[in-house]
Amino acid sequence: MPDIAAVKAALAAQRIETPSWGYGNSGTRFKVFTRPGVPRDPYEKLDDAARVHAYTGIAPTVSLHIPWDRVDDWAALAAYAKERGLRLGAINSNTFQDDAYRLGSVCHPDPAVRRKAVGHLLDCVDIMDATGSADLKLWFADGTNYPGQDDVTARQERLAESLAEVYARLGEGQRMLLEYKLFEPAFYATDVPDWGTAYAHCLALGPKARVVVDTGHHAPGTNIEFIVALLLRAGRLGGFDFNSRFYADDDLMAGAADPFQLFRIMHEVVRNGGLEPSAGVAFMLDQCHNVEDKVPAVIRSVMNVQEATAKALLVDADALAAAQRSGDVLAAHAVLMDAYATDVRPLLRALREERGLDPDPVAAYLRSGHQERIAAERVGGDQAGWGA
Ligand code: LRH
Ligand code: MN
Ligand code: MN
Repeated sequence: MPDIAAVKAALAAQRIETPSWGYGNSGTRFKVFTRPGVPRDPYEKLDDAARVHAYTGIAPTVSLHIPWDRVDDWAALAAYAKERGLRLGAINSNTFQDDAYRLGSVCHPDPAVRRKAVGHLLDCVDIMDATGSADLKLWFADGTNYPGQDDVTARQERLAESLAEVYARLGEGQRMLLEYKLFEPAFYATDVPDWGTAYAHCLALGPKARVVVDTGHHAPGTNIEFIVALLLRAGRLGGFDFNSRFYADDDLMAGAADPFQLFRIMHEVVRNGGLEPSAGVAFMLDQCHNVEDKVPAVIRSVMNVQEATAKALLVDADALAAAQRSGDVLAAHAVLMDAYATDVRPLLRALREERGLDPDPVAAYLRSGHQERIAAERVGGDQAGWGA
């Protein structure tokens, strides 16, 4: 049986990064419903992220998205974060919202557009230098909508060349995390559609390049935990963009649509040493909250990842290995399901109390008065960047 003290220690050491854009207003292409109290600038986003960390105890870093997050002085923003017990995490680039990128960014047929896109990525590395962020997270909207629209191989060449230039700019301790996405906004062929394409580019680039698994970026039914196991084995899992999908890239709260999938993913993480800091896996959320209040939704998402992790840590590894070795299919499956069926909430409540936290982070936040305060103080909240 797993040692409960070790399980608790692993849970106390886990870190989950929250996205700045998760605190902003967001919506679909049909409507953005603004919520009262939403941050007006990156500083206020950090104020909200600090609340999430205060109540969960495990969310001390915040991903930024450039240029959705704009400040004159990045070092000052990093200092502001530090004063609140936070650090700035992954820098997410944006090569998908300029008119120039109609036919792509780093894969665009026109070298001038590629130059603009690479220039932005290099600027993002400058920002990392100023903020102390270790990871540059790249997602490309590049692709084609119609067979024959562009040369698929030529686009791969352009991608490889652009990535190599940015990779060469990375400093000591900086990494490049490459996200893949099967679909949207290109629908015939995206230029980095799957883990295999991302992995091939990372291998060609070198050890600082790793793959990011965004849980919303696969075809329905894809066995994401298999991808996770495989990338961990190869030492190339850079991190996760956790979110839930019912149908597409829904970006809803992690663990909402399919908590069992999240458990299966975390089982492979635990089983393959991915929770160890030395594995270098960044556990990030990539979500938008369209109809709910942002801060409690982010708290809930962090807790969902934590619950899935707790269940994964409770898998009886010895019993599982023994059942697998003896070919006992049902016993092996039962070991996994026993852990999944365990109510880990009492364990997590106890862990929080031991660490001086409220056992119920959402209730504690709602009682704190922060939501009412920001609703009164902040007028004209920022949009996350989506769906105007
Ligand atoms: C693209 C994506 C990518 C973006 C983020 C906001 O769908 O997952 O990570 O940068 O959404
Ligand atoms: Mn993502
Ligand atoms: Mn996405």
